[in-house]
Amino acid sequence: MTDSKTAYAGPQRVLSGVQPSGDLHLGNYLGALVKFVALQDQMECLYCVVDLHAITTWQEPKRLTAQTREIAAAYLAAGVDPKKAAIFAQSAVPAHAELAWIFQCVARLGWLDRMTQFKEKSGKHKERASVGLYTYPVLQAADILVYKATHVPVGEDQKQHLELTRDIAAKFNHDFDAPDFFPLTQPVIEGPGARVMSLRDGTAKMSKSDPSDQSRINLTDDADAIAAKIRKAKTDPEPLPEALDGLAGRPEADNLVGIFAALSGRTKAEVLAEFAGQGFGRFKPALAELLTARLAPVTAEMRRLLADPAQIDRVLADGAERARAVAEPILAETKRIVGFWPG
Ligand code: AQP
Repeated sequence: MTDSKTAYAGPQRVLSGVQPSGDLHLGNYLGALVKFVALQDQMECLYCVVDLHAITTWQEPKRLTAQTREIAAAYLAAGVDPKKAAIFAQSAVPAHAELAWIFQCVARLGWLDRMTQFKEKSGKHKERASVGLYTYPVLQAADILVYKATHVPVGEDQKQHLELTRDIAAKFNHDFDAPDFFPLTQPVIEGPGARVMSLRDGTAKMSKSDPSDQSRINLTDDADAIAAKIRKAKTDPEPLPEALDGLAGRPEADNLVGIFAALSGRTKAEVLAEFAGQGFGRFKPALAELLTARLAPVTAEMRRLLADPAQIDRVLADGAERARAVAEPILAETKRIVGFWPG
């Protein structure tokens, strides 16, 4: 992978993160974690648990600490190797917050006003939302650019925020006459797991904050819970079609076929070739079996890791040290470019 649209000549580097704001679900696993693992053999990777982002909505303090360890355990259980990738808590690297302030003075209000995720998450009473929820995408830009990350593996819901990151980088480089100082970061989104939808509504994304637990498969669900949720998943009465165009206008069927494809490493067309003409009575048990086979080892490993929090803390401390060593010189150079004393 190369960044063909800029003359940026720095190293290729990956940054991504997940919020410790609830149990991880299948969307987080397929949209983010699976890609984290694939990229760790291709370039330098930094994976953080974005606790600064989590507190944009209320988090009970003890639970936040526990959930930070849980997300770190999920990274490890999914196959992230802490020798290859730095795993750390965002709040353990103060450079994120410091660069975010500089970027708040680069980003324009009009840019943030266009962010659809703020509109979705703030709901009807946006005047009651935290200021942090509004400026969240600016902090996200700082998370990425404080490492001059060139690639960010994320689900499709983050596409708009990645565009904002590129806008901030370009404006900073231009305003401070620092050509190609920050890279124009590429999102790594492609693949059938990029947008996993709710099991109750094929037009809404699978989300931690959906009040219905039936809408998502959690990484902590056991085989019985998975089978029950897939059995009750919303579908339609038609059998599965022979070709992709037969899924048009059938968002729930499309979603389940997409999940099957992502988990089995096949395309949706290949899945349809196997199940064409069959009803959901046949397809759903096969999907539940596949889900259990893929997720059960991850869940078991997470449980094993969480039984020894000291080991997780060692991984997080080591990762934070490595992340700080990358971020601090980049922040220092940014401050010099901005003109902060002593110049
Ligand atoms: N449904 C999804 N399909 C594919 N990828 C997804 N991601 C989230 N939902 C899906 C990806 O998971 C990564 C971590 O997300 P996050 O926890 O930092 O925040 P989020 O995007 O806001 O995820 P949630 O789980 O849906 O939380 P709430 O309910 O709080 O909005 C990101 O790469 C994201 O793209």
